[in-house]
Amino acid sequence: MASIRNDWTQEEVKEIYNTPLMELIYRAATVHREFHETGEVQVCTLLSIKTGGCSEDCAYCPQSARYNTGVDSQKMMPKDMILAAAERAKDAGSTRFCMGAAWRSARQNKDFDQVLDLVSDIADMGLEVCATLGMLTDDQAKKLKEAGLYAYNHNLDSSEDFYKKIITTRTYDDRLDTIKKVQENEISVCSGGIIGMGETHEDRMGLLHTLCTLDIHPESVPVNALIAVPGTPMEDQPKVPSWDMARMIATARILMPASMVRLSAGRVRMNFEEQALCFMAGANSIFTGEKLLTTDNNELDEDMHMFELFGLKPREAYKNAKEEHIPAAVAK
Ligand code: SAM
Ligand code: DTB
Ligand code: SF4
Repeated sequence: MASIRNDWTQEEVKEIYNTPLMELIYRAATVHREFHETGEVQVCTLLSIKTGGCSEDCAYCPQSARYNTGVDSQKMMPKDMILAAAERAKDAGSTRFCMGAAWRSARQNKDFDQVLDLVSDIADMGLEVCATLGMLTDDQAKKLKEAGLYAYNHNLDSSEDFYKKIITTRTYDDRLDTIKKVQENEISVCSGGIIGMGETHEDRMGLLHTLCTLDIHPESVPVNALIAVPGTPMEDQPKVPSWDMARMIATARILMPASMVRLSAGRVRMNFEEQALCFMAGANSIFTGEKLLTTDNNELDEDMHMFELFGLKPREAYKNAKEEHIPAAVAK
């Protein structure tokens, strides 16, 4: 039985990542079956509750105010619209609802109070509530926990070295600091990254090494393929091969056996065969719904058809919180 380790060396990560792909997928599938029920996939839905106009310069992001991407700065979405979207997501079979805001750091004003209200209303619907609001103070993390937030998404995106090349307005340590505050307040962490931004294989390994040596592994690890949005500095990046997604997912699965590994952005450009490879490699979570934050996602009908074809079934809400092999601090 594989064990949950936080002391992986860079050499070990490299050895796993460089395993021939078919062997790597076999090894990851074996670990996957030890820690998770086969064929069970977590279904999550995103909603951008505050879109665009962000002060940060993340080179991949259509919501940065610095690039002309056609995504305009909007005010926070009204509460009733957000609650209606959460209801729709639940009716469509989602068990996790994630609210995203294009903020450098969570606000200290009525918008944040509204997020707290929303968190508690949506948790009352029986959905796992996640939010991604940028950097947090300890006090904000505490308030989110009290309101019933289950998870907080804060991606490390890439290796520390490559991070400096894609974002200049904050540091890797800022990211790690927010992750720490979230974990200290016993909110589960969702943290992963993006491939296809021009990074090297070493950068991808570096990201995975940082994630798997955190004191507590992220409860979920989103693996995104860059969506090259026209107007961003990354508009001309080529499509990520599905082999690379599968390799990243399989390595994450082996390094963080109990975590949910999410086949995230980029799924819209994958056919069923490519997605099947990623599920074989240990992915057990996806985003459904017509949009991610600002870009198009897969059609719901298609996703349902895929679940049927592959014999996949949706994972129940709060299952991670109940499972014994999850460290107590994450399970709360
Ligand atoms: N502003 C907050 C933050 O940066 O944490 C929350 C929202 S931000 C859009 C959430 C995540 O979306 C980013 O960390 C990044 O990993 C992902 N993302 C943004 N644009 C993307 C793109 N074009 N392709 C793939 N992932 C993207
Ligand atoms: C994550 O890792 N990917 C999601 C979610 N966490 C917040 C966001 C993907 C965004 C893709 C570009 C867009 O739709 O704006
Ligand atoms: Fe802003 Fe987040 Fe986009 Fe960066 S990734 S520009 S912080 S919304």
